[in-house]
Amino acid sequence: MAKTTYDADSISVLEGLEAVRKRPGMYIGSVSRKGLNHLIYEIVDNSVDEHLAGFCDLIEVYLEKDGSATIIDNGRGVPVGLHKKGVSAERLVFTTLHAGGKFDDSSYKTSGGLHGVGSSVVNALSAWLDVRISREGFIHHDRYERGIPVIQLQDGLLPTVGRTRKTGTCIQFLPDDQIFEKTRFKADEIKSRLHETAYLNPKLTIIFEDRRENSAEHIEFHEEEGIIGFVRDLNKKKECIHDPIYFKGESEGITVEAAFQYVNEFHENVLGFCNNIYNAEGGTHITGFKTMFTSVMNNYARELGILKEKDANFTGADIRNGMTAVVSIKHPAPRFEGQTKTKLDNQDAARAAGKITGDEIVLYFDRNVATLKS
Ligand code: 0RA
Repeated sequence: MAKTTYDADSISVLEGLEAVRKRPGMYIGSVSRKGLNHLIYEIVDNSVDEHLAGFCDLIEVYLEKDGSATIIDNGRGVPVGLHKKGVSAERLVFTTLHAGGKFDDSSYKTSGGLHGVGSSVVNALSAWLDVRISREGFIHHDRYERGIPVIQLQDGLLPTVGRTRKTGTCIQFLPDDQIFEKTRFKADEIKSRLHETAYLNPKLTIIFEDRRENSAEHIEFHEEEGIIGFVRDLNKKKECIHDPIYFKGESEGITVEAAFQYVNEFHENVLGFCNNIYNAEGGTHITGFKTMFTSVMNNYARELGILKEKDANFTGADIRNGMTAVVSIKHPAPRFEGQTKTKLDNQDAARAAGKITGDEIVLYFDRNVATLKS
């Protein structure tokens, strides 16, 4: 490999990470505590992607005494082999702001992270970051300080620090106090986010341990019931009118699942997720679900004589009075609109959510008219 290309590449890598350090808000939202916790979610989301690809069923998150965080998964492990440019593929994952999906591998289509730039962003914003990859019989080690590699590669490859039969990735990092206003992770917010991730991925187990205090807190999140359990939990202190109703289907390559339950209250709580990411401002999947739900319910209301010929239709808000719902879709190419990028924008998501909701609700209510009448 010509030395000049190496220099050119390393300069552009440094420029990329420097851009992240100059404008961290552009990549993680803010440098307040919210942005700080985001560093953990970025790494966890990569492990969740590995779960979605079918190779990982355990993720461990540790808040360490020294202020760092460790995230371990039992996936395939970040690739360590030589990449085109003559360096370990791992270096590219952690130092380049690759824009597409991870290596544009189609199995990563449902990645919900920051467009696949997560690991390098966390690296750029950490005082140090250690990576241990179990793969092909060995534990491979790499380390960075403020995004810059501090370990010498051997013919482009990482040194090994032991043997193993397992596979997986272990990433430990210390948020940089030159970047963040506050560097102490907030456990409550992290726990609720991890719990949410467990509801959205029923086959996944997530372990959380706060090792910072002398009495370490250890929690295991595993939610066999998935989003049904999520809705149950959201309503746990409320007077529920029926058991949660659940449906799932696929249309236009988009998987749509939803769970809903009515409680004796006068407001609605409809949460939207796309590729495991919460969409605070909702978006097309929520609109598709709501519009179809309203239309189906009005049809039943007429059929059952609840609405007479002269009566106007119920409004969507009327129908969702007291509804708690979780709508979760998996989309191969999500797009988001708005300032905070938390509103799903894909029109095909509205169509798919509408179609699945229509088909499945009709199937359900044709079988369960009693629930409907209540
Ligand atoms: C790129 C390609 C492959 C796996 C990963 C990245 C990967 C990244 C992370 C980050 C945290 N945990 C991870 N696990 C895997 C596919 C590798 C292959 O084809 O074997």
